[in-house]
Amino acid sequence: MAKHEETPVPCYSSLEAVYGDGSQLEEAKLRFDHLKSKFLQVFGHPPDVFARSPGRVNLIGEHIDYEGYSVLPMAIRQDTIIAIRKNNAEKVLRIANVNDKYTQCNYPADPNQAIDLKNHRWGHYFICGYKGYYEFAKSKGVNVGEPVGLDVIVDGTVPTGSGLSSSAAFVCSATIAIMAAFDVNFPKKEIAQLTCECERHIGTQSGGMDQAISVMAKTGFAELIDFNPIRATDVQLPAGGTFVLAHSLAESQKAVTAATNYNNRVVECRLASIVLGIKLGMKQQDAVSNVQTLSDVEGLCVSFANSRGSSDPVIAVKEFLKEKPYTAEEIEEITGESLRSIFKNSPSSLDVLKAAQHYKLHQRAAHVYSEAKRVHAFKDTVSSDLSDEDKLKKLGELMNESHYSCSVLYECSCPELEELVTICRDSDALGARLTGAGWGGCAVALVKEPIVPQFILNLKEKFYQSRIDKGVIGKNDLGLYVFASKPSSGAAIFKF
Ligand code: NG1
Ligand code: MG
Repeated sequence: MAKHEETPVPCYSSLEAVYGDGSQLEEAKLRFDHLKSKFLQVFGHPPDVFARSPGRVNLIGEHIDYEGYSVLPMAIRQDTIIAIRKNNAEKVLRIANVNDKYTQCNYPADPNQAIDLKNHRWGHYFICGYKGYYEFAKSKGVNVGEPVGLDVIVDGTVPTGSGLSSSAAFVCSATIAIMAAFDVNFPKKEIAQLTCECERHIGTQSGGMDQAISVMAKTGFAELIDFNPIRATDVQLPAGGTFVLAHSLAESQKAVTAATNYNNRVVECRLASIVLGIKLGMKQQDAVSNVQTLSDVEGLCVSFANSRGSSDPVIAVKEFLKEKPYTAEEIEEITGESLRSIFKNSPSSLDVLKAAQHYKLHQRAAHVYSEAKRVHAFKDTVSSDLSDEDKLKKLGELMNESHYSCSVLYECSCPELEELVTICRDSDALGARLTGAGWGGCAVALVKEPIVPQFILNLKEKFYQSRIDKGVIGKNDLGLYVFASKPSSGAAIFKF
């Protein structure tokens, strides 16, 4: 039998395969019916086909996918559904949304169009998928013919700016819907790779975690995702524990803050790896041209650690990267090349250089190497012969350590997330951490199953009530911001 990741995105003629037969199915039926009637109303004809792709929660392994390290997310039930139909009459992409907050976006049916990053619009994420499809089809030698118009309606339930990857759910469902409209399909791992690359058209230098899990998830399992090449290994979580997601209510608009937050960290990691490479014996020019990520110089760091009787690359970080932030001049002195020249081919990195005061190489590298180890410790704990109770305890500790590292070394937390994580721990979570890129968005807590209702009540009382009183969220909306989550299924196509 072909491996799960080698098979194409499944196509179903009924909703049960994805949404089960409980309350989720009822909710899904309403959403699909609504999409159909809205489509008819907006475009005057019914859609041809639908695609859906879920959001995700990352359990451990934060800000390391773009450094080449494995991560451990699971899909959540919230997803983006897209209804689509080719429109041969007009060469326009008409992208509407069931939510009136998102007004219809029109773009030319031109796969070579540039995305206007200075004017961020929600429809841009669809164009990422659109460009990605054509780039991929071209590389595969598929005859794509003349571009045609597309009519599209989007229905997303993944909260935006929440670290649950609404963006990847949108980009993946868009790409898969476009493929389905053109009647082509590809192995899931190829779609995971292509969607990861095409989401970068939005201007963030993202890793591939979100798209990989959104496309390849399986009901009942978290996945260990490896990169280069992308692979997914099922991880069966121990019985008796539940992951609860809680929104800090600080929204993190990653596409807008990339230069100072997300892309800044990608640049700092690149600089840390070049400097480590040089300190560990590489020629300046070799390091600048060949070293892209911290995983590229891990071997050198480990060899150094070996000479000190350890195998921990952080030993090399401590030895060769000073804790005080580096100025651009200090780094240029070490590399023998200007930062502008190192990043000359990456406009979004040049934006980072413009905004940066200094570079915290020691802290970022220490986070990445230690977090990469925690992912494997998490996976090893799950498959160890400890009792479920002891496994859960250990997983909780690893999550706490991960949060500390994100907060103190990577500085991607925020006051609201700190408050929320503390409340989770005070409410008897086995562990709690920010999830996703951070700077806002959600925390994930591991909670013993029997106390989940009480846990949620505590969060309501200690974190949300004051925000309900101030009108930040409606009193009936709490369920949108705190909920227990089970590992859900990945992308799918529906033809009825
Ligand atoms: P969010 O912002 O939570 O969607 C981002 C990246 C991931 C990963 C995490 C941090 C995108 C699409 N996703 O996730 O690849 O780097 O941050 O671990 O940029
Ligand atoms: Mg995202």
